[in-house]
Amino acid sequence: KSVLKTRWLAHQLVHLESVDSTNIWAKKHQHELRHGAMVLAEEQTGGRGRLGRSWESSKGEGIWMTLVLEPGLPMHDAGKMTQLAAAAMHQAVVEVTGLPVKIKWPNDLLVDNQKICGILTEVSGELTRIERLLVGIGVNVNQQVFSGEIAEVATSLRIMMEQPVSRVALLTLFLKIFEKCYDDYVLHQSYGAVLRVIREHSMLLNQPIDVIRGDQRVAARAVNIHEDGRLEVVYEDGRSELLAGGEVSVRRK
Ligand code: BT5
Repeated sequence: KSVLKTRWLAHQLVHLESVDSTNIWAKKHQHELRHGAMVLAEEQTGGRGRLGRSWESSKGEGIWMTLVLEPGLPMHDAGKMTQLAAAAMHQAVVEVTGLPVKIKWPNDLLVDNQKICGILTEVSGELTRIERLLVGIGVNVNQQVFSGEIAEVATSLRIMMEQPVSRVALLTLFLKIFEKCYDDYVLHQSYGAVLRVIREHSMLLNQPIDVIRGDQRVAARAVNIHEDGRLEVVYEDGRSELLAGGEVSVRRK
């Protein structure tokens, strides 16, 4: 705890050796966890991505964590919090490693087109109000090799840097930046810095992309990331749409 540079974030810290998923653990233990709590695991045996996908979380090599937040915000702000986490992690990774990190809306960080970080935000509450937000973040830090299905899509900071990277340095810096961005937004309605990072380092903006619907791909262009976290796309017939989530990919020419 003494290494933390935060005023309130992660002051309640649960550090687990092994767990199925930090998000699932946080749900099961919701009554013991306060606003600002962090659940951190050395290993996840059933780490989860979006839409029931799995997230590989090898022992001692990554940052596998869930932040518990009660922002008291309207439900439609949930997407903004994912963007906020992505922007904060982007800044932290760049500051620690100097790597050229791209943000792939809505929830991935990539280096050289390979994924180093994914975010899974889960919300509980009524229809209109966020009661609780679980922001699950996975960062590949010190893996030396990936095998199987994700070998093609994943990389780690260590692989890109060709040397080990300090998980503690990255995590403490991330928490400090996240707390600042969160307080700026929740207490002072100031979201401009997050938007700037998200837009400046976006992998999709002004690119030809495919919007994926089931097994269909629809050609489009990403033209803006809105204040509320939605991605504005324009299709070839000129129609435009604001996407709140889901799958898009950069079109290969
Ligand atoms: C995500 O889903 O990117 C969200 C990942 C969130 C993980 C954190 S870890 C702490 C917390 N507890 C959890 O159980 N989860 C959160 P999505 O966009 O659906 O991407 C999932 C896809 O990424 C998979 O289908 C694989 O193709 C790929 N993948 C799996 N493990 C990976 C890894 N370690 N690194 C890079 N890509 C991976």
